[in-house]
Amino acid sequence: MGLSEVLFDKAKNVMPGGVNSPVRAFTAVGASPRFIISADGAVITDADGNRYIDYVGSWGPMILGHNHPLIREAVIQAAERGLSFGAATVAEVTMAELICSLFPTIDMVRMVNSGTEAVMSAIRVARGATGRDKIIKFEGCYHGHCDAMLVSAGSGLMTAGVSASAGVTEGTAKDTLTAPYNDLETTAKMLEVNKDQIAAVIVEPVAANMGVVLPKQGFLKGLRALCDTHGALLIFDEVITGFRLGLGGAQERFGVHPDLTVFGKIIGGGLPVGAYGGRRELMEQVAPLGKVYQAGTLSGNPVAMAAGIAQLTYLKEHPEVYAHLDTLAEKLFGGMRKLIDDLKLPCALNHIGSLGCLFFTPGPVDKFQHAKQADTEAYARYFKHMLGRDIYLAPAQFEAMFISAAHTLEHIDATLDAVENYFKRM
Ligand code: KE4
Repeated sequence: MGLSEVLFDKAKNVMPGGVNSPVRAFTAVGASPRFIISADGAVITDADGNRYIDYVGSWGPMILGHNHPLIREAVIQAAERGLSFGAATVAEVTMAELICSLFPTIDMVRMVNSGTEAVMSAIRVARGATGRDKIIKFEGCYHGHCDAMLVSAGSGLMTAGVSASAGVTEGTAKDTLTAPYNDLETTAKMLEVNKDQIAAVIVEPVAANMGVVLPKQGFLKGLRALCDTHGALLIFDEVITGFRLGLGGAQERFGVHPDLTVFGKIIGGGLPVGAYGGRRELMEQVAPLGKVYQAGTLSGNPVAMAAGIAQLTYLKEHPEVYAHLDTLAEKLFGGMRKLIDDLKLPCALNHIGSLGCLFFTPGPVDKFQHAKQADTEAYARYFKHMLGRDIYLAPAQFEAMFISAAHTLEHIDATLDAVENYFKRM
């Protein structure tokens, strides 16, 4: 029994499922989670001293790799000045100005402590600003665990959602409608049937929580037009895509301008940070200026700001990082796709930039109905094979692979070698 398994037994005594976030329990792959004790660059090390090439990257934040010296130094220097003041600080202004300088759709931004908190707050702003109650989200998209987002499609697709988690009341669920991703026609009908009741449409501009599913040509532009027609706000959940797909996120890459944007992950540089922002007239609705209340003890925490500012500043000053990520991604995902084609495997591979997903189902996978056909047992076998070859993937089919700037061509070659070895035995 390795140290990770001993630790997991202890953890299960004092934490639900032995983890602080469900996916980490490795339940979806039927394995025992590795307890990670350190990380550097593209490599993580577990309690038994095993080293893995890491494609989780803390679920997205570690775009520059783990333990980046500039980020580490910034955190140490900030910590030496004190950890938290609960007061206005220079770092928060620097962070806000940095985000506003990179997102033309954002005049003002509010820092919070997680993507969930940012989504929850953005939805509240949308309801406060429009005076409307209902929200449209998309099947297969995940926006964190606030009650309004733990809702799945009701029986009548056009009507009230149903709670997707114990503890979420039907009263809450009734105000969230769920449309199929990439389905403009159904979304339009939903807006018609609920005329003047929809406060906002929230979408992952690239879905990365049903595996990776790209927006079809015209889908995002269509949502923009539908929201304009119906007076609903368009919220882009860029918790994953923000600063991942480029310095301007998905909204820059696809040329579609949301009313509100939600951030997380990369903007914290590995520390707990979320943010939401938009044009001035919307953000001025937020307390203490406006009537939409939102607050947080550790919002804009100076140490977390130091990590986020260091990472974002590096990305802003070295935009060539994105071209490098694209080169690594093309080698990895292009190599995987070639193997699938050559070996005629029942798999699909979706990717955009340094974000990708191997589905164990034949493609195309462009909506949740396709994604959920995936053979999760097959994914579990693949996951365990790769882990045995010291490649650390997301412990669930419906997640994403994240490449960092710290990955090398040697890492990619070792990964492709392990993939090929598995594919040839399928
Ligand atoms: P957090 O509250 O976990 O910081 O962010 C929630 C969130 C919001 N929006 C999107 C698009 C997200 O992907 C997430 C969180 N992503 C998951 C990974 N699929 C975090 C991993 C986990 O839950 O442990």
